Amino acid sequence: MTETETLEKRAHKSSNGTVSTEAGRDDVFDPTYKAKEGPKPPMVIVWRNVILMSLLHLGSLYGVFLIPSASPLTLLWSGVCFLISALGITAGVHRLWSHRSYKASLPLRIFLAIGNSMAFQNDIFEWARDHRVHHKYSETDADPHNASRGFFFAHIGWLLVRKHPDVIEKGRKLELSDLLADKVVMFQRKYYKPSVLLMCFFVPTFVPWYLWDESPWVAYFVPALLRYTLVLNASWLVNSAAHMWGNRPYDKSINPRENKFVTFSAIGEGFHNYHHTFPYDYATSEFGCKLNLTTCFIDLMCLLGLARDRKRVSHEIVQARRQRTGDGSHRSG
Ligand code: ST9
Ligand code: ZN
Ligand code: ZN
Repeated sequence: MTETETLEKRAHKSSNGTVSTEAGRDDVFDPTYKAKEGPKPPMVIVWRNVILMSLLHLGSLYGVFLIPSASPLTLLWSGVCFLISALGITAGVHRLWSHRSYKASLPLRIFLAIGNSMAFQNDIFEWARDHRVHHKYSETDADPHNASRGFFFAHIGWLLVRKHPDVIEKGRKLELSDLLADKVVMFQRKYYKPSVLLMCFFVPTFVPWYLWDESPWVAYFVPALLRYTLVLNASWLVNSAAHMWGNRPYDKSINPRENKFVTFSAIGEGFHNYHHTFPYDYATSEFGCKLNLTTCFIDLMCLLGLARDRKRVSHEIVQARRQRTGDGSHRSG
């Protein structure tokens, strides 16, 4: 029996239409969660993060004004850095490490971990743990970026306050042995700070200065700071905008939506109603490579023999699910 057939069999069996593809993997919605009774814990602002995030965004705004003085090569390099760091998130910590939706060889995992450090969004282990708890307890107190607390909280606010205790409590019960067993994940976690200094700030600044004599000032503010902030905001939009605006062709009972703008800015991660309905699908979308650079990248890696075992949901399952729980909206791809 092929992997897809196994998935279909399990999907047929499941009562709410979602399945776990690997024994014990924890990225599937758990409807049994109950919020604790009584008053909510107070919101504790982490001023250090407020100040650092404000400085980062001010620095990036300054970077926008420096764009006209950057050389075309520096702009191209900024694009390359955007792409490498975005893939470190989408193909790396999201589709590979959080959802195990395909398998990657050691060289590819090393490349994705480097891209991940370039994206500086917490180490792979921490990101994947938060993301699994997000899928499992979506829009509850145990969801780190619970979108029912509003756009600002889901976008950036959750990084500026202490976590709700339920996030930590439920997160501690997750099955994470696959991450603990991955040497690349553990190595990146051990050397996270130096790897971020090197990949997120030093390399993006040094290359344009050393190779084509870009001013170090421009090289720091455009390919390093501005590029970092753009990747951050593109990722955060998946948590905020794609949990609020768009249609819900696969499951109208959940908040995540299909959002074209997010799909574009987050290189294929805006098909969020599909993704929360079928979190184990490596394409995160019904439409394969369409508007989905990350899926194209994973396909290319398979072609080169660097990845394999892409998990996919069959057209029949998707259609059945659409009819059963979708909002009746038309194709969104
Ligand atoms: C960033 C992350 O930006 C962005 C994530 C985006 C996600 C997007 C997902 C969408 C889908 C994919 C699409 C991608 C699209 C990409 C497009 C690209 C173009 N379970 O954390 P602490 C434990 S990061 C279990 O201090 P506080 C923890 O281990 C940006 N345990 O909590 C620790 O235990 P111990 C840069 C957990 O004090 C203890 O709890 N980074 C869990 O509440 C305390 O942990 C920052 O800005 C869990 N889930 O502080 C830093 N969580 O003591 C942000 C925690 O035993 N972080 N624990 O070691 C912080 O400063 C803090 O975490 C805090 C909370 C202030 C937010
Ligand atoms: Zn996900
Ligand atoms: Zn989500």
